[in-house]
Amino acid sequence: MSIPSFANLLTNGNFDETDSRTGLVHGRRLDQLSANWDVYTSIPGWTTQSGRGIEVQASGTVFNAHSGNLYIELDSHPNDTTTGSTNSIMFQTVNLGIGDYILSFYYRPRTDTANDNGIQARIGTDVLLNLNAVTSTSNAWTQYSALFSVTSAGSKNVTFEATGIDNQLGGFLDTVSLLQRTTDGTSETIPEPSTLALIGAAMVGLGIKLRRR
Ligand SMILES: [Ca+2]
Ligand SMILES: [Ca+2]
Ligand SMILES: [Ca+2]
Repeated sequence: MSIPSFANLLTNGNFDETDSRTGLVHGRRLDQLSANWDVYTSIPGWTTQSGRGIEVQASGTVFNAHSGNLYIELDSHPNDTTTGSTNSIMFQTVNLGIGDYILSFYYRPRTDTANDNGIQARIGTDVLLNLNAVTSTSNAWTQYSALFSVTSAGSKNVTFEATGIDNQLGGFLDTVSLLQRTTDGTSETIPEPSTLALIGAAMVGLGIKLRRR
């Protein structure tokens, strides 16, 4: 029996897909960030909803990425093109059928200031996770997972929002996955064994179940 493939329902959940689009602060191409950073109106799969944009950092800018070379900070550097708070919101629209899903991602705070590094994760208008750590208590990439149910099929926005003090320094985000949880062993969206362990942990520990209102 072959090992089933990982079925992430998100495009560019690792933030490592690149192309020639240029940043708002330095005009740096996304595919030439090397060990640097810039802020983008959109990146493959993800679009700014409000705020200054999506700040993409390459490994070595502040930390090393959790996956690949790139990660995200949503308390973003200002630029001459966009307006609003540096705390920014980005989203990706996915089409989900009725069922149970797991959203997972890696987060780590940048500063040791209270209420400075917030990241909120939402599906539609439902808040799945609200993180706001400081470096003195959490200074490594940590995975968070949430279980949610879709009772009405259709397109939903997966949204990440920076919260707290608006100062260009915030929480980091990397390696986002959205998996359908299956009870049918023949389903084609069976996650890899490592992911199954994660789902178990999510259901026992951090998982929450949302009821559609
Ligand atoms: Ca990455
Ligand atoms: Ca920033
Ligand atoms: Ca901040």
